[in-house]
Amino acid sequence: MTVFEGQFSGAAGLRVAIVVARFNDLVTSKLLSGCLDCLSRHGIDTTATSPQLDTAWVPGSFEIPLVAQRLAASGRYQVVITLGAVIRGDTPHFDVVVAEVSKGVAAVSRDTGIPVIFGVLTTDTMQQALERAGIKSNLGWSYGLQAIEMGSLMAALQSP
Ligand code: INI
Repeated sequence: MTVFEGQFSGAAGLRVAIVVARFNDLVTSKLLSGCLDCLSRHGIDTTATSPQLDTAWVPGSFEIPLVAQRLAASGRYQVVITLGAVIRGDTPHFDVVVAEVSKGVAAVSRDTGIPVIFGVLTTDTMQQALERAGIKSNLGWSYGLQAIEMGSLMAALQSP
């Protein structure tokens, strides 16, 4: 019996793309900081001149799937991380954006065979979003870890 699982060591060579939404930038910039901290502490070069990490900013979470698709299909990355924050507030727009980004990200991952991490917070209030982006914990860090795990797992599945 073979048990496949991702490892967290040996991530130093992983090629990563991050798509991050500017909408609710107060939250998403903190998610990005947490994510980069995680990747850096696992040996990935996150400096401005890094040859293994690229970041693409999109206007809002609705635009994430299109850009994630382009990056995932490029063949340059082993994993793509998406970061966004959709906050319900008083608007029904919330449901539209959440449905599109969640279905879109899942479709990109399946269509390209590249793991795409769903790092889009969906909350009722800005306070809840900020709590998940650093006030209590920073889920950006977890999304970085999940990217490393999935990148490693997919590599293991290709060459068992
Ligand atoms: N985009 C978000 O990332 N979060 C939101 O909470 C949000 N709300 O609530 O409207 C949001 N809207 C913008 C949307 O993602 C697109 O950028 C816009 O509709 C243009 O296509």
